[in-house]
Amino acid sequence: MHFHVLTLFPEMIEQGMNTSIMGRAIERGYISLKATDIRDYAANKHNKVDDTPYGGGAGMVMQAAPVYGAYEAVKEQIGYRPRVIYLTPQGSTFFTAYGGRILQKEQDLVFLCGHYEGIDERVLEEIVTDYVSIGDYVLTGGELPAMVMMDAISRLVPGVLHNEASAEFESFQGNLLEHPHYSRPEVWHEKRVPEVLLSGHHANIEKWRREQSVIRTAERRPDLLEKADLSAKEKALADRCLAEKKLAFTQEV
Ligand code: 6GU
Repeated sequence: MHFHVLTLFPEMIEQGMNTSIMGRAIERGYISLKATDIRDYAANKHNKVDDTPYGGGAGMVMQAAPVYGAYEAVKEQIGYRPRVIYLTPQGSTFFTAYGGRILQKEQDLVFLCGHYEGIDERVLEEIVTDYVSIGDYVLTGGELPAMVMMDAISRLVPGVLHNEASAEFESFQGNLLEHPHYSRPEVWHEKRVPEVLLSGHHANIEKWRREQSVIRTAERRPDLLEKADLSAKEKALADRCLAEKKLAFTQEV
C-alpha cells in the first residue's frame, strides 16, 4: 500500500510515522508514505494557501487551487485517479473492516488533510471519493486522523506485525475484546498471575482466555456482543456479566 498525504504540515506526518512499527514497515517496504506539502502548489509569491470565506464569518478557508495542484501532482506520479479520503468530522466513522477493504482494493491511497475552517467546497467535489471521520470530537486538522487510519490499515498488511494476524479484518478479534496479559514476576504488589497461565495446560489456557474475552466485552463493550459469535455457554456467561451491571470502567466525568 502506497500512502500519499496532502497536507500543510508534512513534517508532522513524516515524524509521526517514522517511529516504531510504522517506521519499520516503511523501512522494510511493506508500505510507503509520501507527504506532499500543499503550500508548494500555491501560485503566489507568498505561498498563501488560505483566504477569508465568501459570505463572511470567522476563520479562513483553504483555497481550491493549491489543493488541486497537490492532488494532480500525486495523480500524475501514479498515473491514475486514486481514491481520495478527506478527513473531516463530517465524514462516516472509520472502522477496521473499511480499512481492510481499502487495503484489498487499492494500490495507492490519498489522504487530504484540512485545516482552518475547511477547504473550498469546489475542489472537494472534484477530487474527494470518501469523507471519513475518526470519531465524535473535533480536532484542529486532519493529520492525526490520517495517521490513525494509516496505522490501522498498515497493521493489516501481512508481515507488518510479527504474528500473521492479518487474515481477520472483517471485525476486530471476532467482535470480542482481548483477554488480559501477564508477564514476570509471578507476584507483583501481592497480586498473583492467574494460576492457569502457569499450568502449561494449553487447552485450559485457551479456554480461560476465551472466557476472559467474553467477560471483558460484556463489562466494557456490551454493544459489541450482538455481533460476536458466541456459543450457548458463552452467551450465558455474557448474560450473567451483564446482569451484574459492573459496567463502569471509566470514572465519572
Ligand atoms: Cl477526520 N478531522 C477533524 N478535524 N476532526 C476530527 C476528525 C477528522 N475525526 C474526528 N474529529
